[in-house]
Amino acid sequence: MKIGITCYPTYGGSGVIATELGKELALRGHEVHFISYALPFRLSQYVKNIVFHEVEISNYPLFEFPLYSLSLASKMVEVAEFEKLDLLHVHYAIPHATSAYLAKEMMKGSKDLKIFTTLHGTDITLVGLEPSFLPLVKFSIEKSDGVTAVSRFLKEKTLTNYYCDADIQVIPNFVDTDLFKPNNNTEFRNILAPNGEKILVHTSNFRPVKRVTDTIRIFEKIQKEIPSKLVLVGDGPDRSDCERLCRQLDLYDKVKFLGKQDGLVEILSSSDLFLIPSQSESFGLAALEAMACGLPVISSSVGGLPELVRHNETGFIAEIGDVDRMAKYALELLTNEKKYKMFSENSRQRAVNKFDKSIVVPLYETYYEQVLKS
Ligand code: GMT
Repeated sequence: MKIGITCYPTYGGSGVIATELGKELALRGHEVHFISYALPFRLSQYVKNIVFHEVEISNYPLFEFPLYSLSLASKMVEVAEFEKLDLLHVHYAIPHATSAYLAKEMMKGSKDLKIFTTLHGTDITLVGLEPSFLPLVKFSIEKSDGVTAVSRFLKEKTLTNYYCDADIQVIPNFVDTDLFKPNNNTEFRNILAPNGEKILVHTSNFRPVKRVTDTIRIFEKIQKEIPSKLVLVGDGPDRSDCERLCRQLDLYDKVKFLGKQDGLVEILSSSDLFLIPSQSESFGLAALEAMACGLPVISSSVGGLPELVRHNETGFIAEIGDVDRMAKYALELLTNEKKYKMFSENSRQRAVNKFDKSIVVPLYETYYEQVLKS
């Protein structure tokens, strides 16, 4: 198939999934065309069967705001016509699904370009609900030829919050478990925890929904009981508040802010436990990547997290904001070697058996074929 993919190219789960999907589809012999305003960050190396098309945005003085959605729609038409695309798969509904609908309409008469929209999270649970977006999101979803959501939770939310008349397929996030796997590289561990401390890790874009300050408060309780370090990977609006909190709690020596990192596998596989106490999380790709590296996960009970984290098997789940309970669960694992080992193996097995790319990517292929035939 000839497949166009549009996503946010910067750091973020929807861009990661879109890019990894494109890479895997290309490996499977499909021709993949990425259409976005910048090269997706996990696509920095040349990959056979993949072409990147940059959307240029006019900054004509009359336009106070950049008209990205319109430039994107025009580029989608240009690429679809010239490259003879069979379908366009857009990730994150706003504004990609709307641009794709425009492109489809513009091509009517010459080709029935099939549009697939994958709903990822805040496009449905937060931003999409704003009155200025809600009718447009509902319209664009209903006009897509195929719609997928990354969890059962997100599918239900879409159907109930938008009264959507759409047949939504649930296709979960996935991970390359040959890449994200446990390893015995002690270099990172020796630098970060030279005295054998336990390493807790959290990766996110430091937005309020991630509740990174809860992660720090959980860690504050843990480090009182056992020698430990906290590694925070990523960057975003809440980072300064988090740094301030660490200073206030006198934790600055024990918490390492690494900022945005490409070497995620090494960091995860050198750590012991993953914390994700989010306010809202439609799937939790960061937690899945940690599980693939053999890390048990302590999470909040929101959104799609309970579909990923098995309570008392691959980690523990607690109510949003219940930092006492999350710290208690973390200590229960970090102080019981036998239990920890079992949870760590369970995490890895769940990632391999349920969420490996070899299991999930064919679900997209089958769905494409099904819709293209109909
Ligand atoms: O929805 C967002 O906040 C952005 C999006 C992203 O691009 O990072 O994240 C969502 O998509 C990921 C990939 O499907 C999911 O794993 C995340 O759980 C989800 N984030 C939220 O729901 C907050």
